[in-house]
Amino acid sequence: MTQLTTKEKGIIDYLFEAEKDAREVVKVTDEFPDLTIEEAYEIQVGLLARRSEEIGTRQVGVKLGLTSKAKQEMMGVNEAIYGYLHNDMLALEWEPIQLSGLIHPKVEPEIAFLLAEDLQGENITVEDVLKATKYVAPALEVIDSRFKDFRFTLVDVVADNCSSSKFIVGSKWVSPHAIDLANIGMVMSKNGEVAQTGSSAAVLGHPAEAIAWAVKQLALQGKGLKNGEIVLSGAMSEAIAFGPGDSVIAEFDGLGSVSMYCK
Ligand code: OOG
Ligand code: MG
Repeated sequence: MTQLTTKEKGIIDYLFEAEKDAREVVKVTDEFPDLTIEEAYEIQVGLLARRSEEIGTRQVGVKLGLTSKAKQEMMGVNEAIYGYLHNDMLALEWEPIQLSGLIHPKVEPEIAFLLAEDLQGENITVEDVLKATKYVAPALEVIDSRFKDFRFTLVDVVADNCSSSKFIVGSKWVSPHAIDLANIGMVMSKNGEVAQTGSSAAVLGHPAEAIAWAVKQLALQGKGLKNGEIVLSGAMSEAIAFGPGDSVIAEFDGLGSVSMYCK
């Protein structure tokens, strides 16, 4: 890892404490308007290292963000981003999500990829991604930006590990070759009422395309995806807020469903 500057270390402390205390904070670029995207990714890596050291967590996968137009427009940005998933972020369908410990969570529907091979390189294609993928599954991601009112710039959200908080993966795993991944319809309902609809085509045209994009970005850092990792390919619709007593289910054509309940 590159040597962190004092400024970067200060931002890592700031974001780590905000997550630990479930407290929203003023966005980083308010104080450091010149922070670059490169610095933001360095801060992200440092923040995850800090989580590992202090709470003993480890990386179990990668998540993509802002891969759909709906999400880019919602957040006012026009680029995709990536962050990391740690083992303590994995939540289970049958265990309620506890609101305490979260700031202002939202939930969004995604397709999860489980890799059975390492994937690294600057020329990775959709075919390479599909070949390395053992299964895909329906997923819900709970995002919880540490920033006030869930408002941020691209640089802020990257530093904040792309708002990562929790993720839930459905129990039905399907071979990526058994379905048309480019066109999976999705309906997400809250408390029995439809809240969002979408299609996997919204995710950079094909969710595996989003993963190929991430692999190329990681390759620029000499990194890649690993056999056994879970990759969330990015939200297929806007995220929705939830609170105590709410239940959310996302149903995907050919993939089954995944649900969560908040306590
Ligand atoms: C950033 C994270 C975006 C996705 O799937 O698009 C993301 C945010 O919206 O707070 O996870
Ligand atoms: Mg997401």
